Amino acid sequence: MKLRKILLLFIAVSAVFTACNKDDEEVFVPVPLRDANEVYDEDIEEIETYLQTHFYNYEEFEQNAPYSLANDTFQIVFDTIAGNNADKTPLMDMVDFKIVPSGDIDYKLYYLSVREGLGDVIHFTDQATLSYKGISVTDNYLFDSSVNESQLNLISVGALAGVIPGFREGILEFKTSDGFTDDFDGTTTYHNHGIGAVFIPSGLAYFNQALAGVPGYTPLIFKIDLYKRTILNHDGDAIPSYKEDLDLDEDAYDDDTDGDLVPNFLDNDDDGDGYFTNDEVEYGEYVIMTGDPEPTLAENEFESSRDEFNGVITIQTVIVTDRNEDGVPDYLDINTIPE
Ligand SMILES: [Ca+2]
Ligand SMILES: [Ca+2]
Ligand SMILES: [Ca+2]
Ligand SMILES: [Ca+2]
Repeated sequence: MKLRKILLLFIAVSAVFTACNKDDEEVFVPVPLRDANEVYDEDIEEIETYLQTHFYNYEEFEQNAPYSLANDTFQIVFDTIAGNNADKTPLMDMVDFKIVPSGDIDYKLYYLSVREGLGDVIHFTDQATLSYKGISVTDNYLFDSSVNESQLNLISVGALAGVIPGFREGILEFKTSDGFTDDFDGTTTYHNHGIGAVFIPSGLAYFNQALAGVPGYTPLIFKIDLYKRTILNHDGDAIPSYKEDLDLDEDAYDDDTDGDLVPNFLDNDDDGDGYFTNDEVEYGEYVIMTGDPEPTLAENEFESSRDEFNGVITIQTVIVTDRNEDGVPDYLDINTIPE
């Protein structure tokens, strides 16, 4: 009885609030929380209908030489298959998909890979330099876009927000550029970078949350040009964040070797033996000249940084040691402390 009174009061207050603001552009409209499975069924149907009824300007992309200068500035444009374009190949025949589990739903995430890219793979804990356009599947409304290029963290850490899961999973399908040209007007032309788009059910986007011009429960499309990656190392220890996802499930928060409730990627003493991870690995350095063959690293060694100056390349490495040879690296092995 009491609950109902409160609810009625809330509705009354909302009505007054709405009435007072009817001249304003944005009106407060509470969106009731809906069943995620039901929403997903609707979203995937809407996305698949879009993919069957739309095409992209593939005729403007040089398919015979995907990694050409002309394609470096290619912009994806979607249009309806109708009229003069009635003979175009639907997106559905050109997309791939991956399964992204979230909650109790295995989401089908379609993505269009116009070209994958020739640079580096990007990790789920990295920062991406990219340009993007976010549009609504329902009406092609452009609700978000980068100005030239943006830097986005792919995962959220504390108050630093990452990107929505569907966008992240899309970005991970592409590789970075392998070079760039400075255009001397504040912009850069990247070469041979990944170009594509991802079609995201609202459960992997903003779900019930409305955006300016986009109601809640709207599936979204993000067009992606992936240019660069920055490998993040959130805790500043010798191990970059993506290597601290020990079970390789693309969740950095569920790896906590010492069980101190601080996940390894935020913990600078991962095994909790009182010795910093930095002091439980070894380090290497290689100096080569530009154009020299790359050094061959040991199996337990990885590059941590690279500097190039006056034709001299200095490569720093980290060597992950396992002194008791039990298969557990020293920095994760509570039984091994530094000598
Ligand atoms: Ca993990
Ligand atoms: Ca760590
Ligand atoms: Ca330690
Ligand atoms: Ca060990």
